[in-house]
Amino acid sequence: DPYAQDPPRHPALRVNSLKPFNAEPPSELIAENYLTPNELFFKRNHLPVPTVDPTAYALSVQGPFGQILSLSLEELKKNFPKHEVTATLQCAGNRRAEMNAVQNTNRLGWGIGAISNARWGGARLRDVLLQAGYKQSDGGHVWFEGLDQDQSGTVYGASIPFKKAMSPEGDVLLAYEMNGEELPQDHGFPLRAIVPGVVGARNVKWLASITVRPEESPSHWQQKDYKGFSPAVTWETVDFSKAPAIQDMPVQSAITEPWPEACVEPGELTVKGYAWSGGGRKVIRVDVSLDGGKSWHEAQLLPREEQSPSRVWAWQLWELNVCIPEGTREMDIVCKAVDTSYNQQPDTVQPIWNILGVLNSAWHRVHVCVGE
Ligand code: MTE
Ligand code: MO
Repeated sequence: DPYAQDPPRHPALRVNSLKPFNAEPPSELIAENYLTPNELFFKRNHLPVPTVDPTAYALSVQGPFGQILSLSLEELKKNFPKHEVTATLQCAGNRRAEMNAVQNTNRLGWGIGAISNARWGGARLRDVLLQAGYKQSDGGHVWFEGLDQDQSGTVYGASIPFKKAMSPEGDVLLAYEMNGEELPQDHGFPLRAIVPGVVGARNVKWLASITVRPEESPSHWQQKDYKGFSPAVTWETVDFSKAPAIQDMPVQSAITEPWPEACVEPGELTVKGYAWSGGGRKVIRVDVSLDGGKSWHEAQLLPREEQSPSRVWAWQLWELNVCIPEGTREMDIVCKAVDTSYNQQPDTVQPIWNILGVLNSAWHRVHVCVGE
């Protein structure tokens, strides 16, 4: 069993697949902490989790003339200043269950929990690339390869634009710490890429090597997955070369409380949730409706860490305290967020449904009944 070495996991996680292990925190726990505890952080693995001996570990960075810069974990920690950043990771498949309800994609049915937030610590990728001999003016794409592989030897890989990697404002890390602890095995021990504002898939775990090339990574997950298509595109007609790989993500929000089909008491109601946008765009507002979108309330954005404009990598938790109008028997609670570019979420899933079931950013809807 190639999965025999997988680490133990927290029993509260909602498991979507055991081998490989894919799981999300239960809805009611998602927004309970600004920083998601490591054991509750969603876990998205395509392959068995590798076991890495940290003393034998070395990251291989290929320089501009082909020479290899090999860095041990100790060297990464000692030779480069430690940089910390709070960043939310979201899988492109977050909320796929709602897409599957429109038309089944036969892919992992994630609820609203394929998103979590942590404080990451590590070396800046920029500093490592400079050390390897690259210049700010260079271009292309930075390829990451993981140590996890399938039985045929295919390893997980992905790439990001060189520009994002080198930007002093991009905050891209080679992270060895998560919420002040050593990076857990499920999250890429001993080293992973953290690419703030960018889809989870590019945040490669168990980093083995970094290379820079004119073109994007040839990896399956860069070329044949994690792309968005028109609802008109089918598996028969899809042309993967036609769509760009997802990097930045659209504005997103979801209701974590109350739960779907709960029965809430009449009177005062508290609605809770999260909101986030890609590319460092700040969430400026969250609107909540109790009647399916006919009338709206503005949610309270909970106090959070200050992040500089255009580098707002962490999510925004929110809350609404509201009086349920008398005589209400049931409610369609809806939330939608607005980011600093005034991007908004589409009201339904159908027009953004796609064969891969990615990028579901439709208004999140929770139907509840009101009663004793
Ligand atoms: N890196 C490797 N090496 N292998 C993987 O399977 N999954 C990616 C990314 N990095 C993956 C990986 C995907 S699709 C996501 S959403 C994030 O890791 C999930 O990170 P997490 O498990 O720390 O939440
Ligand atoms: Mo993902």
